[in-house]
Amino acid sequence: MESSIRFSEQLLQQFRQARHVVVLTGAGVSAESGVPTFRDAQTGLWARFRPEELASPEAFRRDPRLVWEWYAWRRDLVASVSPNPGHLALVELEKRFPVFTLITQNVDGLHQRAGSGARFPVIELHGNLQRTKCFEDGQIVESWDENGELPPRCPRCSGLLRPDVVWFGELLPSEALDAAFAAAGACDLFLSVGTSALVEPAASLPFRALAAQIPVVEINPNPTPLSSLATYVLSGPAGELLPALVQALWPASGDA
Ligand code: BV8
Repeated sequence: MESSIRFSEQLLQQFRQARHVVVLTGAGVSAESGVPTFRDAQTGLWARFRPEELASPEAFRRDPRLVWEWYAWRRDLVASVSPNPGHLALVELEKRFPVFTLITQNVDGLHQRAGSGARFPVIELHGNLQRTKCFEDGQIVESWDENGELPPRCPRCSGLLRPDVVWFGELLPSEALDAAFAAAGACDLFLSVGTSALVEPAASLPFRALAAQIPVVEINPNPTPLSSLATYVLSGPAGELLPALVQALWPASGDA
């Protein structure tokens, strides 16, 4: 299906000449799959909480059952949705460049479900809610006794179990963060897709690219703190703009 969206020849040339492309994604890339972003009012049951009030070790210590149940609700929600055309367009981009680095702030695992990571591992800056770890020793736990107690307890040390995600006030996995900044400073083109560009240190990644005179493309229906500094700003939903970009670059790619 021919897209009516037009991109500047200058931007398309940037992609055609790029050897290494980096894409940073945020919750906006999953929005069209039906996963609420952090900025949207949390839907229904969770409307009365702000994510920052739930996604922190303090919140977990204060009410472990509430935090565990929020993540269980998100796991169930993610399990019930599918990757959207924006995720699939990123899978196509991964096939098309000699080097491609996908860095995500999302913990929903939808990039991997779409097929991203086949050639280059997806860098998960903030973990993945499909993995569970012990709150005491941080070790991943694959299975545990479901005895009705929530959160469940670690089979090794009986500590409380928690999702393997990075909470506010927690350090990001150093290997992932180092790889992300290295890619941002060494690539030919940096895309920031579906993120409010507010949460550090992820929000500094596009500025790492700009500091190295690397062109930055922002894809977001709304303005962000990055918009005034980005080389190109494509205002619209990722689920439409990313497939249109693939179509414009490789017309024969069909319904990518
Ligand atoms: C740390 C995992 C060191 C959990 C997340 C003051 C100043 C600066 C920094 C700080 C500060 N005070 C504290 C800090 C540090 C803090 C921070 O940055 N706070 C912010 C709020 C100011 N950062 C941290 O704590 C980090 N750790 O710094 O460690 C340290 C150690 C000890 C003590 C001190 C410091 C850890 C941050 C990671 C937190 N975990 N997620 C979970 O998911 O439950 S963050 C979470 O929110 C996301 O992962 C993401 O990173 C972040 C923001 O979400 P976005 O992805 O951007 O989504 P958002 O909803 O915000 O925006 C959606 C966007 O999509 C919008 O722009 C919208 O327009 C757009 N959109 C909507 N629809 C579409 C779309 N775009 C495209 N298409 C569409 N269809």
